[in-house]
Amino acid sequence: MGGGDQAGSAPDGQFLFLITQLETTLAKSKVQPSAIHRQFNILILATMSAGKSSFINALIGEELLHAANEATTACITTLEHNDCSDSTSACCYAYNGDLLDSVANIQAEQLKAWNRDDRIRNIILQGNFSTYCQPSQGLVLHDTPGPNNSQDPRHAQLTMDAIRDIPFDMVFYILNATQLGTRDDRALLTTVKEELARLQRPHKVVFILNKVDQLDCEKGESLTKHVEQAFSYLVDVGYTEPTIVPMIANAALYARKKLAGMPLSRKQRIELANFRDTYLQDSGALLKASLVPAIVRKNVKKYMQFETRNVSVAPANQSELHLLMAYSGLATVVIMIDRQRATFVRAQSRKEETKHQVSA
Ligand SMILES: Nc1nc2c(ncn2[C@@H]2O[C@H](COP(=O)(O)OP(=O)(O)OP(=O)(O)O)[C@@H](O)[C@H]2O)c(=O)[nH]1
Ligand SMILES: [Mg+2]
Repeated sequence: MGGGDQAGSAPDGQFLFLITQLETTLAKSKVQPSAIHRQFNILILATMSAGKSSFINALIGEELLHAANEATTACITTLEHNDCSDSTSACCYAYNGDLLDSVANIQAEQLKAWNRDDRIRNIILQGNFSTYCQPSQGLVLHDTPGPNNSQDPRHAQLTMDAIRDIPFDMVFYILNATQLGTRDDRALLTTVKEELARLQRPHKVVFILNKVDQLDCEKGESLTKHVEQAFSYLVDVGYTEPTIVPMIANAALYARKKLAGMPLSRKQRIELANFRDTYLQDSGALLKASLVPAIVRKNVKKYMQFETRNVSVAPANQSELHLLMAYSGLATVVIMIDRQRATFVRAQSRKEETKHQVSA
């Protein structure tokens, strides 16, 4: 279900069947349906240009949020999935909470313009986003500005507001593999750690080690070594046994765009071809280096094996694109979300059951 595809269409239906069995699992454990449909909030955090917006674009399979090598996101941007939407609508709000504008069918250019408008504090998008997550209904993704923008101190305040005000159930903290351990990153990680320590509700933090395509193996920058470095760094900041997923968000996005028949720019075609050259040879490299629960690794492998077998049946390039998407780290991310949501739904369901018993 790349952008433009519909959920359940043939090739991606297989993807869902193989790697996301949340609904079946939940049906078996007889959870309250109301618990399944509650919102599941995911907060994306990182310093400037680590790839927060690119990560969300990869997850939704379209280039909706502006991503560039400069301070780009200036507003807290919330994407609410709605199965029933037939287009993506958007509203933007001022710092005093006033609605400033609304658009029925939002385009990337408009979002880019809103991010340049100093009056706008936050943007809310609603649409039928093509995440691979099951269920998608209730999924809410929150993009934030990089807080270390020296040109605009409001970005740091907005990120703090997001951490404090958004009732997130899960955090993806994006580490930039090419700038691991900068002073700004350590400061943000420390702040996040302190804020999380105050939280009363359960939550899960997953670290994405993004841009690993930029490591130069020939100069000894090995992926495994980088993940080990990230692990030691996070432990040093105070995170216990951090979950780390190496990723190439851009490759995931380009593979998904191509799968959905969307045009790629020349640069994107070249980057996708480079990624293909490297990772079709060394297919499990990112997964092997990931620090994730064994069950997650097993499910991603299962999916990769399925698609590898499928190459001879389906049009080769399509299976290959599915494989590239899995090699990029995206399949691991989707499974992590589904697993965390299942845990969340079970906990909600137990809470609701107890409430019913008490009131009965
Ligand atoms: N090589 C490479 N570049 C990437 C990857 N992911 C993102 N980028 C690039 O990194 C730059 C910054 O990405 P963004 O998604 O805008 O980063 P951000 O964290 O949202 O940045 P701000 O909103 O400014 O804080 C863009 O030029 C992306 O194309 C990746 O996996 N590999
Ligand atoms: Mg951004």
